[in-house]
Amino acid sequence: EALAELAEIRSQFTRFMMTYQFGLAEIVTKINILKDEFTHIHRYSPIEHVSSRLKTPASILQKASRRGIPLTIDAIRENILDIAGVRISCSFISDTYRIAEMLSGQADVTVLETKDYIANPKPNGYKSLHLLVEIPVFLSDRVQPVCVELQIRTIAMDFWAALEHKIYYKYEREIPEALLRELTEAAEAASRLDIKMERLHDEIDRIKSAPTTADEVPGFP
Ligand code: 0O2
Repeated sequence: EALAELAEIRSQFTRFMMTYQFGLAEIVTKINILKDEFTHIHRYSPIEHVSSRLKTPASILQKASRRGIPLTIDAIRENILDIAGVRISCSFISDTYRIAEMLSGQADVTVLETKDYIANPKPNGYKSLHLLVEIPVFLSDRVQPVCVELQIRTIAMDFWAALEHKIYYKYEREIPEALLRELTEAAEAASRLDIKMERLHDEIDRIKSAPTTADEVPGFP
């Protein structure tokens, strides 16, 4: 009997995880559509790279017990909101907001929360635009709303975050003071690079759209 109960729990949990897999697939498809369409129409895409991940069952259970969340499917669904995660890297800061707006404006996407760590970086220098969204997944017998965490950032922000994440885990969340200072300096350098690149990009856009030959300049003899 206990074995049958265990098999039932396992089957329910697998079904639960599948809904996140489907939600992730829906969001990734939406992003890829934007990317391909942008490339086709404008010969440029604000999206450089997309990656997605599902939290492993072990790390879901770990997070739930760390936070004192009851180990039931309903409690986990309500409290652990980053089971499905998508990361989008963009070339420029303005592109991150542009992508966020395009996705938020879609009829089946509900934005539950926005955290703008680009405008308000974390004390260590972490920058990224976080959107918690919910989308409906159409199953055989019901419609299941699914939460997906979107992290939208520039390539420079992503470069920094990946390294910081590695160091953070290497030092088991206790980064030595000197290293922390250097990391914050690196975040500032990345931020300066982002601003400079965006300025250059705007400048090139202006040059491209300006008249190029003498006879196109109004008033030129
Ligand atoms: P992992 O290993 O990437 O999954 P919560 O999501 O509830 O745990 P909070 O503060 O509500 O926490 O969420 P927040 O601030 O939106 O951050 C969630 C995720 O953003 C993190 O997930 C990281 O992926 C990323 N993040 C936030 N702050 C930092 C930071 O200082 N450095 C780096 N590299 N990433 C950061 P996890 O689950 O913590 O980590």
